[in-house]
Amino acid sequence: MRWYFSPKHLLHDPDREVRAGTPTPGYEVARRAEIIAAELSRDEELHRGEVRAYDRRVIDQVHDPRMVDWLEEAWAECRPFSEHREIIPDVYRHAGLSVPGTAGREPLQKPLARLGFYSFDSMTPIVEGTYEASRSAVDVALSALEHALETGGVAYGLCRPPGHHAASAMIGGYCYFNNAAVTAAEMARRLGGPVAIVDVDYHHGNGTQSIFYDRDDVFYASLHGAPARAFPYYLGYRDESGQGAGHGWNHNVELERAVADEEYLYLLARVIEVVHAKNVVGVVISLGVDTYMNDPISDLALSKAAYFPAGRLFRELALPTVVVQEGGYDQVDLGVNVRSFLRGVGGLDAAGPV
Ligand code: OKP
Ligand code: ZN
Repeated sequence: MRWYFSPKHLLHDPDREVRAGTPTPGYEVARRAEIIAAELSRDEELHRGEVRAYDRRVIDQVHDPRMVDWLEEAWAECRPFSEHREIIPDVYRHAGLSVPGTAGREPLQKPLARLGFYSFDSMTPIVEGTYEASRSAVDVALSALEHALETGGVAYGLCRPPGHHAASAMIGGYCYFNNAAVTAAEMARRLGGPVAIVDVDYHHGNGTQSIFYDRDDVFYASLHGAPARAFPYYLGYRDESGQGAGHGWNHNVELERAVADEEYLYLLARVIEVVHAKNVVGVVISLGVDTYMNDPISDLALSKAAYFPAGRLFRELALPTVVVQEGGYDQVDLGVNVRSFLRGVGGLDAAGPV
């Protein structure tokens, strides 16, 4: 199996995020990706492929081009108003700040108002290199897609920053461009048939859900901490099943706290049966390993032993598969858990060379 990784992720290097009004060091740090890369480099059965640069038009297929334009300029135009390297919004476009027909009004003259227009939380800072790093994460995912389509097999994109909380015109939850959504939309277009995104990150991928909510070319299925207690709180409930042509094309499984290996694997197997019944022709996996028992921001209880069988369950589908990295914040076991999952989905044996 091939994996893809770009050192350009290092350009996104915020020192702080604001939680509960307090600047804190932040969990989504560059070291995460370096840890995963180091672990995968040790595995002789995983081969690193060459990352290509893709045209922005692929991103514009799922993101509002106005947001893409904005993200490119955001840091520079907000910089004069911030005492720190990071820019973090203070006013947000809450749903209550619009009446029908006004939701699209972008305050072009006020950089910080524009920042709040496109953001939904204070944990997603923008630094000088955020745009370039985010573009590189999309390049990483699309390079993996290219390989999966060429071989009909599995490829992994070590994307950073992650993407599944980013919607068409909204950043948040450490996410800027939705790597999985861009990849799935392009995969469906290239294969000429519907594809699935299976999101196994601890958090609900509200952005991915929103992007495809009324579409029947991408089936979105997610298992995640129930939004009544877990970020992003306002989406991810089991009754959100899609609308219009997309009705029945969204599937949320809410997990109680402390769900462990056996129950998780049972529920994942059922999700994969649902995916199978959709007759999709390709799969994108949003892989977060923040389901791990030692994850500092999550409350599930998966052990290290869960990730290999979790990956292997996807082999039932026998479809071109792109795995893209989302979350996972325990810096001790992050790398081994990702590697185990990849060996499972890649059809390698459990142990593997050291
Ligand atoms: C990004 B990804 C918990 C606050 C949560 C944001 C979490 C973003 C997760 N007290 N902060 O889905 O891993
Ligand atoms: Zn997560």
